[in-house]
Amino acid sequence: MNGPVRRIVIATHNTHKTGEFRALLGAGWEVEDLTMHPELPVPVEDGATFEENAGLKARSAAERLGEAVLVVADDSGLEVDHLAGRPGIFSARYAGPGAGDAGNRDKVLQELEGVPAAERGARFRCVLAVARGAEVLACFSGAVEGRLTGAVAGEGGFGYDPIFIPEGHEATFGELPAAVKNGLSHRAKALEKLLEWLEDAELTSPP
Ligand code: ITT
Repeated sequence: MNGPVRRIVIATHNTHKTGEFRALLGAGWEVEDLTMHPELPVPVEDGATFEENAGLKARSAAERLGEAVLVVADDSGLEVDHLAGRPGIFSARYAGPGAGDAGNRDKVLQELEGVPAAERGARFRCVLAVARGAEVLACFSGAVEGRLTGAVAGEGGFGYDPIFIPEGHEATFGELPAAVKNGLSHRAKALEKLLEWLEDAELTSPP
């Protein structure tokens, strides 16, 4: 890509998310995350929605990084139809603190035990909040529909990827190549909207 490299800080400690943003944004962007800014406090995610949590994560980082830095926060999760939308905003810690991705997946699979394939619908949702200074400038969302398997399959991706089959495919995000996930994911869709908006707003920051 031509033109100057642009800098963006993803307000996340989840390096899997960072890796996906790097792949999605490509070589024209210098991507940092909060593991590279250990001096910043970790905000309490006490919002009631993905939007609120994305906004508070973005604001918390942006107000400390200053006006020159473009900050994007990602709040995302899995919504399971049979579970009335759970785990939703609680996806990262669904099986309790310290349970990790495997514990969270096992809990969802257990709750769906005996539920037929036709009733295993689910979606990943992602909300991105973009901020600069103390101000959240905009939010964008994306979702990918699919269904849950009966058992873990594949080792790619992170979180609930090995139990989620996206619509139009017969394999999980854990089995499919990363490029396939990045071509249709909730995160990719939200980011595409954000980038369109940025282009209009001309809000990119220098490296
Ligand atoms: P940060 O708050 O530091 O960004 P986090 O992982 O705690 O990291 P969230 O609160 O947004 O972030 O929780 C997102 C959880 O939702 C994540 O830990 C996974 O369990 C799940 N999730 C989100 N996107 C996913 C994806 O693309 N594939 C698999 N699971 C995903």
